[in-house]
Amino acid sequence: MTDTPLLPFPSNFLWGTASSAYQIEGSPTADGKGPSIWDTFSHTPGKIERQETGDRAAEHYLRYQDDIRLMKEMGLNAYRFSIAWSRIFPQGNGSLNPAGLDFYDRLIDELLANGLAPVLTLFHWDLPQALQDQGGWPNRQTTDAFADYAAVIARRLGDRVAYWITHNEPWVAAMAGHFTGEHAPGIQDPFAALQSVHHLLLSHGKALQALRSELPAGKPIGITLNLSPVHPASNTPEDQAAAHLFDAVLNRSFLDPLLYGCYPQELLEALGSFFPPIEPDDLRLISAPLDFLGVNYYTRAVIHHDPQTPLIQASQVQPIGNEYSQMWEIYPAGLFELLLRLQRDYPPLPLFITENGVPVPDGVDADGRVRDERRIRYLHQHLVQLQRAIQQGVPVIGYLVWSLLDNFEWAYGYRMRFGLCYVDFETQQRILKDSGRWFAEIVRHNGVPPLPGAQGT
Ligand code: GCO
Repeated sequence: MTDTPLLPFPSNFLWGTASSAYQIEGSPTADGKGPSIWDTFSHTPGKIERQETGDRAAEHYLRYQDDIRLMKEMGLNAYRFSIAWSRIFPQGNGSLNPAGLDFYDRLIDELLANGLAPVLTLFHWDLPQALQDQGGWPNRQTTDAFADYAAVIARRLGDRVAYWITHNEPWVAAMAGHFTGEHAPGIQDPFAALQSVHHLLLSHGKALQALRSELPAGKPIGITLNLSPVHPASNTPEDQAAAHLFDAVLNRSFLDPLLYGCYPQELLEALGSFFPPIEPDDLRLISAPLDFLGVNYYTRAVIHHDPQTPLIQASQVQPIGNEYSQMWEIYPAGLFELLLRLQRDYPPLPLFITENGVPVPDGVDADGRVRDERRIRYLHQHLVQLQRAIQQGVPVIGYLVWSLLDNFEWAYGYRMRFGLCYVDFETQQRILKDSGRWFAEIVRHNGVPPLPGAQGT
């Protein structure tokens, strides 16, 4: 790769990619699967760019063996995927669909046979539509359905899954799903949003309890949050206060109840009136000990005081001068800052980077190659920051790129390509991008080259 000495990663470091069921699987009615809120939402006119849906997606349900072979060829040792709850319980609860479980059983066996540690996410946003019809996350009963589902998965797959993740980015599920309405189920109601926040957390607590009683002792269980450093747009007291509140809403709303057993005071002052009743045992369940915290990092948030923004009078600005991807500001130093903050402000806990990646408008060149230089640069810059944080003593156990394949990027449809592997959505042909080859080299060396021009690193 280079003659310069590499910046080393810990031995036994987990290197892999992450995905989610609705974004890659397709086969929405195969083998008895019931509809999820994403099936409904993506088929609702006007919700997704170009009316795209996950009906085919990357056909991973049919091609999972090819996809696992790709990961093996890259030399990866871990793979994060999510289970489509409505494959297991087409009605959300009640009668179990064994054929749905069989798919994940085969997937996990195939991963293990190819040297990949299965990292299983129970919920990556595709709630069974039948549960939505009974009120979805704003309904407290959904928390019990989730715990029952978790127990079933643990009983069947528990012996072979290496890492368990209850929820993926519950903040996004609550807010994009119930406040802005950009995601399924497309609700725009602050009560529904804050009810979802509390019930997603509570469902995590109940599922954690169910997993602890069903799984063999010592199986690591965590939750994955989307976290970003929050910076004020200026030094004015108004912008600083707005950034402080935004941090409570974005980051501490989940970190504090999970790791300290209480909601941030600032959050309760600003949005407490929208919360559902919090029952005496709730926060005890929510804050039961975790084995690791999953961190998804993409960007930072720069916030200014904005009287127009309902409820919190704080909104995001796009700082000038930095580079942007198709979706966000590119801010690698934020990963270092975030990891050190987690170590400083919260009880010690292994951290697992469960997503990091960038959308690039990739295309296939005449010679059949995908030259995604921009993605290589992004991953390189972030891995250097990650390595710095590890050097400073932050206990990070692994790093997963979002994503293995180009896939269905929610409301953006297929326009955003995040894969290390290009997917031609017509033919379903996969082509390993230059970034995929580059990442395979990083994994092979368990180290990353210093950034060009960097001194003394
Ligand atoms: C998320 C989800 C993924 C996204 C990815 C890129 O983090 O939003 O976990 O499903 O596709 O993050 O936006």
